[in-house]
Amino acid sequence: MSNDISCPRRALISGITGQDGSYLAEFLIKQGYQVHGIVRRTSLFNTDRIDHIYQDPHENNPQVFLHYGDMTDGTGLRRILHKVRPDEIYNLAAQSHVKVSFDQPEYTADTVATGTLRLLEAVRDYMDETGSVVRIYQAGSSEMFGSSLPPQSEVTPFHPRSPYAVSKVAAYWYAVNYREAYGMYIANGILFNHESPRRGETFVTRKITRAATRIKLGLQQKIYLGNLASRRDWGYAGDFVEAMWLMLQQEKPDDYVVATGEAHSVEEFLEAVFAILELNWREYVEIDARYFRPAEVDFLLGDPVKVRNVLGWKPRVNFDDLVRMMVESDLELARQEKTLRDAGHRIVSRGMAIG
Ligand code: NDP
Ligand code: GDR
Repeated sequence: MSNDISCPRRALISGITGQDGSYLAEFLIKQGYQVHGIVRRTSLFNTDRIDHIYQDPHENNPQVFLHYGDMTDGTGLRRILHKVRPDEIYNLAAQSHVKVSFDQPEYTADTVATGTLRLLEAVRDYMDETGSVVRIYQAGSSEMFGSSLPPQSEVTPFHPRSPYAVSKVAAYWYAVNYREAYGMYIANGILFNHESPRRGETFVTRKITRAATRIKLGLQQKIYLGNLASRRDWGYAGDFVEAMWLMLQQEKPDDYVVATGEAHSVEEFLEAVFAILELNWREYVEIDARYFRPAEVDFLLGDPVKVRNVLGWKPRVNFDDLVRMMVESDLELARQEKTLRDAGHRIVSRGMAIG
């Protein structure tokens, strides 16, 4: 940790352009951190979620700095570490879509599992070379529990059901191994599903709120979904990133399940969304087998006792609030689309076919 109190603590976030990265960056800025993010090179801008907190580096006293990097490029990660000299690292970067991981298993393993290993190796060498101490948060997932029966806690055995989940289990054990072998401060968060208006549009909650609000305004007729019976413990991303930070403020590193302790089926989520919009979901939903997974995770329900008792963390936003927040935000987006359409612009619904 930085000893000089005039010097802000520096956090490095991999995956800063993702849902969680954007909320975490906002939270850390409020805590007084200087935030550095790793951004991968894409042909189109991928910084939509953080544009509101990013300042031009030529301006006075910027709090957010971005660095090109990729979890598949260990040399680049090493270079970023020496440049940023972080006190804390939040490893959020991942090919995070479970269904996509069946189509791209090698790439998923490379970013999620080997990418984590690259980062840990880089940090180990960096600490040896500089004598600095760096704390690391590793983004684990409830998907690691897979088919283990609910409720799942820190002592529930892992039984991953997708290349994504297998890769997250590998990353989890790399983290434990580096903690035990080298005494590094690494905390594994085992986070259950968390959503928000910034959720990627091919995850089921956002896919539903986007489609339902577009249907309400006449911009879309149907929504095609897969398994409606699976149950998830859905919380709000803005709450969950605070638990990540708390994990790095403890005397000793440890692993924590972060969850609300309440589960709902995809069908219940649909019901709740369409009810707010005063529509009957059964008239608009069709089942398309392309959205079924080769192996499904049926029932995830977290046991949040440890995170509550040790970190004092509990969620502020409940299921109904979360659904309403996402519907209201997507209704506004749909209104903007409708305005453009009514003005003669061509509206395209992007990527809905592949989630
Ligand atoms: P997102 O998919 O929204 O964000 C993933 C981030 O990783 C994006 O910034 C993405 O960049 C970046 N990324 C992807 N591949 C690479 C790569 N090869 N090199 C560098 N960066 C890369 O995920 P979330 O924010 O929802 O999740 C954050 C982390 O937490 C992930 O590791 C996820 O697996 C894990 N997790 C998420 C849960 C959830 O419910 N949201 C629950 C449990 C775990 P780009 O923007 O360019 O795509
Ligand atoms: P999940 O999230 O796989 O839990 O992983 P997702 O929203 O993709 O799926 C949740 C459940 O909904 C079912 N489902 C559909 N899913 C999608 N994406 N699209 C559909 O059309 C559809 N129809 C039904 C799925 O089969 C599944 O059972 C998320 C990701 O954020 C991971 O990175 C994270 O680790 C876990 O949450 C915790």
